Amino acid sequence: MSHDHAIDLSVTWLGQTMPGCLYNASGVWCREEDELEVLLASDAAAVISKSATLAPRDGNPEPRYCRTAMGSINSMGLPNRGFDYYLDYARRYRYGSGKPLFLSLSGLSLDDNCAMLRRLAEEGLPAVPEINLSCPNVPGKPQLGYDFAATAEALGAFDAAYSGLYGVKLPPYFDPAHFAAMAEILNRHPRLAFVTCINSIGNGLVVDIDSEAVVIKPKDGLGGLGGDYVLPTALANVREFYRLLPGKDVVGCGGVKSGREAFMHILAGARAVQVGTCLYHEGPGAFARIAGELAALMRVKGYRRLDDFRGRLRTL
Ligand code: RRO
Repeated sequence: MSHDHAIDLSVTWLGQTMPGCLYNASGVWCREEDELEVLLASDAAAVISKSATLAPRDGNPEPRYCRTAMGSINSMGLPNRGFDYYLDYARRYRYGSGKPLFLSLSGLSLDDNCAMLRRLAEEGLPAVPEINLSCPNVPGKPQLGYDFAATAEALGAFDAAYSGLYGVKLPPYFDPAHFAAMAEILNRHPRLAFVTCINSIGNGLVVDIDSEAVVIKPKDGLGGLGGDYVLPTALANVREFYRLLPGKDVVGCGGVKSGREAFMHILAGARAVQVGTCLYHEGPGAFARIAGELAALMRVKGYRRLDDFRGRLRTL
């Protein structure tokens, strides 16, 4: 995958080796089958679909995404084609490409999440669920990952509904007590193989001085932040869960726009790295560019593979 000779960006996890370490963050370039196919044909090392609900959804009123100087704010509201659409895509996916397919699931209730997991289990497909515990944008639905008791109950139900390996997409946490409490819950579930850190920082507010107005329509302008705003928070979450979840993988997501941020995420402990805001703005060509930059940085530092530096962040 890397064009830098003798630099190996491949990642072995979930019982397979994928050709690189970068793929899309769920929600970006992955709602429609033609978008998923363009991702598969790009230098992305895996593909994840838009968070699915049982029934299709149009999402929140527009404008619901805004690019800013420092990243993005969104309140999409879970627009998606519905679980059956992504399940049907998973039936036809080219697993032989060596690029894993992840299905993001974001049911509006625990029963809905379990129903989707049972359907996936019945089909026996190699697609791996990433269950979204952190959508910040459905009015009246708090982020599950901020309710520890509800998360504990949900994981127990996921274990009963699904017999394979799965992962969860977590919201950002901001306090060591919360990292510890969530890790203790996650560690009770051996088939929870990975956590993806982080979803957008929920319910930020971007203000436009010229118009003296908010920049997105839903929720009076509140929305999830991505891009430069979130990089340090994402790295803190990757680092802390890497330390607190031995035997599980952490997927880094947040603020990756060049090889430098990808390197930071891996140094903090990330097994693989997702790209959201940058992919939205640049398109799937971002994967080849970022992979090339990461490989060049590794060459300068004398690293040949990701295992040479993963998790080896130094403290002072
Ligand atoms: O669709 C969205 O509004 C959305 C979701 Br489900 C999510 O998990 N994270 C986000 O920033 N937006």
